[in-house]
Amino acid sequence: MNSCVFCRIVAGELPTQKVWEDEEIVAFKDVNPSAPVHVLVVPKRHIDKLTEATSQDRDLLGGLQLAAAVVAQKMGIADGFRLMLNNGASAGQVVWHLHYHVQGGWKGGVK
Ligand code: DGP
Repeated sequence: MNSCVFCRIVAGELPTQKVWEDEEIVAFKDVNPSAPVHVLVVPKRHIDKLTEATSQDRDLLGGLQLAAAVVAQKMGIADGFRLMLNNGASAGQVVWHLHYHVQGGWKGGVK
């Protein structure tokens, strides 16, 4: 069994609230949201973290940012959102499968 929680979500082995997907990328709601809207944008192919990506991942990395913008539109936060990526334990990465956080929806600005 794959021990990577996001690989298991991609494989359909764990339930999630999916927001958007295409062939290479899936976006789903964060299970422990730290903003009113908090969605994770995840490549379906496993990459541990951004510093493990290579030049061969250039299109995928661009696709993740474009997907984040689509997700923000879909979630009604395109006027103001944060796109955040934790790379490494000291930066707070706890899931070792590259992902962007799309966060927004604050009333009256960022709290
Ligand atoms: P990071 O600290 O950047 O590695 O963020 C990991 C995020 O993943 C964290 O905000 C919680 C979320 N998360 C962890 N496990 C699950 C899960 O099983 N399902 C969902 N939807 N989110 C998860």
